[in-house]
Amino acid sequence: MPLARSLSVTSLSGLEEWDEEFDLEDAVLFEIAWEVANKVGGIYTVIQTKARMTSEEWGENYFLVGPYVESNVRTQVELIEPTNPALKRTIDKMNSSGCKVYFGRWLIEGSPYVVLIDVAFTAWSLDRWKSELWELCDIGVPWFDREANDAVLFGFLTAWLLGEYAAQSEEPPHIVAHFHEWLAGLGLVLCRHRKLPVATIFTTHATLLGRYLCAGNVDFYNKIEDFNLDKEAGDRQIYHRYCLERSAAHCAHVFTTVSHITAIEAEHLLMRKPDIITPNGLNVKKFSAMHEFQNLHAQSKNRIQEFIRGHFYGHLDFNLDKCLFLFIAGRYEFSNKGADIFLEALARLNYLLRVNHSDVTVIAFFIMPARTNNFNVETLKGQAVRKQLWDTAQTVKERFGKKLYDSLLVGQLPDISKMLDKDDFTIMKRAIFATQRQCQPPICTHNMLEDSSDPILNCVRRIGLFNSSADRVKIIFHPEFLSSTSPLLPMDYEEFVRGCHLGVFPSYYEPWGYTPAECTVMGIPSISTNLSGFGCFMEEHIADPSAYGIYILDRRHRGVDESCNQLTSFLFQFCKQSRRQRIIQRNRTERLSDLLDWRYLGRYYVAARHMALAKAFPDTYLYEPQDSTSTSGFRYPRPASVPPSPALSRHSSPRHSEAEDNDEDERYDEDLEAEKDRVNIRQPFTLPVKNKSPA
Ligand code: G6P
Ligand code: 1S3
Repeated sequence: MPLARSLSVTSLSGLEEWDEEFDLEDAVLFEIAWEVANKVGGIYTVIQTKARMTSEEWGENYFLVGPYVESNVRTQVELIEPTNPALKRTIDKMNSSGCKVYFGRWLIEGSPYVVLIDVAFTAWSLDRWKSELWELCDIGVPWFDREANDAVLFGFLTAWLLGEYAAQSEEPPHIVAHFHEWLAGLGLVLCRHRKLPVATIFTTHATLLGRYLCAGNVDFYNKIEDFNLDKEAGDRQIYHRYCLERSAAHCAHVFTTVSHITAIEAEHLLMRKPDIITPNGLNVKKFSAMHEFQNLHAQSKNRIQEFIRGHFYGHLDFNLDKCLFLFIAGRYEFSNKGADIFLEALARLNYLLRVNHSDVTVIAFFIMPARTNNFNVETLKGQAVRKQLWDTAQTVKERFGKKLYDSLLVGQLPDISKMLDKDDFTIMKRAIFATQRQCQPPICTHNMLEDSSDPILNCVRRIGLFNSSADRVKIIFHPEFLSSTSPLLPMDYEEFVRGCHLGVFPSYYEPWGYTPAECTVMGIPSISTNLSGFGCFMEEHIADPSAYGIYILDRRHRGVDESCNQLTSFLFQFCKQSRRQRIIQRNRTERLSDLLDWRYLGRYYVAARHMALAKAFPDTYLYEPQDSTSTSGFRYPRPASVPPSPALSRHSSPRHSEAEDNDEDERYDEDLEAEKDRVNIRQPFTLPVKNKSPA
């Protein structure tokens, strides 16, 4: 019996509402990825944030399939009995045939069902399956490549699961199976080879060869048409992985990537043009008070300032109120993620700030995990010294307060000269002596295991930014992801981002790039590039991205030195903004968050599934392509109200109070409302699949 499921998305300011009802018959959706309930990188974020929306659409017929990792299951998954009878029979059958398959609810928003497969438990089948793979498509997987071995096991097991599900279903089912990345791709190839009743989708979040080539010294985007693909893959010993990836892309009914830039890459390196782009979204949190995100910025910034007070003890010769916090964060791929040109641009910025006698100090955080031996002593000592100064101030304050109280009790104004006695001065002097320091504040917060060969540290040594007093740009390298339980900087990533002024992500290789997207939804401006999926997406949808705090660096048509100059110029311009201009810019940035919400971007996944259903089951489903499922169509216009450029500002005075800031915020909101009414960016979007009426 057909199940009608409806998807209703409303109140996306400026973007069209989406309220459609459609009939998916008895279709079930399996979404298969190595990162289901298993955090490795960005794919986890895609799946985890999208789950709520997909669960709303598919309800009981949505199953995520991933690997069973005990430590993850213990903390994230509630194991339960399968609710779907066909799936229960499938899992029972597999478990009685030597597999270990678990079923549960993933405890995230949307609480989707998960099927978790213990690949290690079936390792005894590896050799047999590898020879089957060789017989089938001449792909030989070497014994030493553990990840590829896991991909073989996971692939055969997921194909088994889907085949068994089809066999256990009472009516011939309509299965949609969405596979993510090469690690899950073999399951798709086997589904097609076994002619299972499955509509298949393959999404690649990066290409293997693209990532490897970019990490080397190769002019990747200008040479993309000329690579000898087999040779390049062979030279890097990833030929078998590349074959798995390429065969999944070719076998899929529908092939998708996360951005146009990766689509170009896929077309040349995987030799298939994606059928549709499925950009990555986020779950956008809206506060009832419009300015809540600005308040959160101020609160988190105070906490970062506290850390800075400790880190720079004895060298606090700059005005913390005029300090800007910049950061780069992510997987430690020095040049792919653009840490190289960020450092170079910081050196140039330092020069510009110094020669222009700027009173601004820039503190640039590098949050990229590397191998360490825990925090270093000097960094921990900094926080201890700060704490001691705080405690001393509290002690003296209490003693002062007591004397003041005693004096008032007897009806006298205190004699100010007697309010602090010798003891008070002694403890204060002792505390001040403790802040003496022979060395500069450390660059790195941890003891690095590969200190002498670490690329960030070596670059810092070369450019000579050692946190000295004369430098206007200071650097802090935190080679570990942030945590709210850290003794050093007890903040989680979200709190930290909110407290910063600018995220800097000048990546050379970035299929999408969640980091600038996360900044945007928190109202924090960011720098990305026209080689990142995010940067291209924003460039396409916003008439003047930098006015909204989205700076897009040209790394595509310029040489490294030129891009570095452009980055320096972005940074320098940012440093010249007044507080009021930064507040206005943050308001604008935050306004873009609807554009990155799954409630808006989820439609591309919906379209991909419908396209696949129509291809795999042409008698039941019909796909009608719509213009609106290309990722183009609308543009945010240049904001009509105050531009962020200092030169064009209505109020050029940098001196103002916080009350004025907040007044400005309110006035700006009025501007925003007026602007939203004026620019009603709507575009009709109808879901592209219709059920064919029975003949
Ligand atoms: C938020 C707060 C303001 C504060 C401002 C600081 O907007 O609501 O009260 O003055 O942040 O901005 P800044 O860019 O200097 O960190
Ligand atoms: C990939 O993760 P990465 O950081 O290795 O997938 C992410 C999710 O699609 C994407 O945001 C990122 O750009 C890719 O590189």
